[in-house]
Amino acid sequence: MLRLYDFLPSGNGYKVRLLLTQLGIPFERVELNILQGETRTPEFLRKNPNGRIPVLEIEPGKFLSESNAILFYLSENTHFLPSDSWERAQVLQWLFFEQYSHEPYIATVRFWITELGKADEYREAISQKRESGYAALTVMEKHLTNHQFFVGERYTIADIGLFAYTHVADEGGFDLRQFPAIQGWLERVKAQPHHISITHL
Ligand SMILES: N[C@@H](CCC(=O)N[C@@H](CS)C(=O)NCC(=O)O)C(=O)O
Repeated sequence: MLRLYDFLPSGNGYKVRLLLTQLGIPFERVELNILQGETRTPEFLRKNPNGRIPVLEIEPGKFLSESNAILFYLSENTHFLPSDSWERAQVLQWLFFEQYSHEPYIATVRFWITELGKADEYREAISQKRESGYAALTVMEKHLTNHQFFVGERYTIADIGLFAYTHVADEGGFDLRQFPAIQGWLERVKAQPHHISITHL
């Protein structure tokens, strides 16, 4: 059985949990407490030298890290990843956007506030990160104003990748009320078959 090294509050972990569930693939979850350095032990660093979850153990001793790479691997030959090369490239475009322009701001602010409890101490850094986070949300809003989903007008791993931290952006103090197209898209993603919440075990 596939084994997922994970941390429940993590949006990056949630992307993988959500796709595995929607694909109907059973998996074993190993919870690691990242706040206690459990991804930085010599044992875990042998699984992912980068010391981070999620890590998918595909077969004993064969490990894949990076949430969006895991999404790509699992969705091959399924309707979550288009077969057309232009659409596949667009899926990658949005997944790279998520990792470079979205997650480092939206996920980090949420983590600092909800997991580290540093809202006051990190006030200035948070306000800088929020600005970049809002810029990413504005890009998404523009796209979603004329599109139902990110690629090909249907639900793909691009939506899963972007949903993970967007739907909890409010926990990092982002006000999504000013983004009606994003709000509509969040509802469409939640309405997909076998959707689970981020806290679902
Ligand atoms: N780019 C990576 C980011 C993974 C990541 O940042 N993981 C965090 C939890 S969301 C982690 O394991 N942090 C523990 C640490 O850095 O020690 C991905 O998409 O999987």
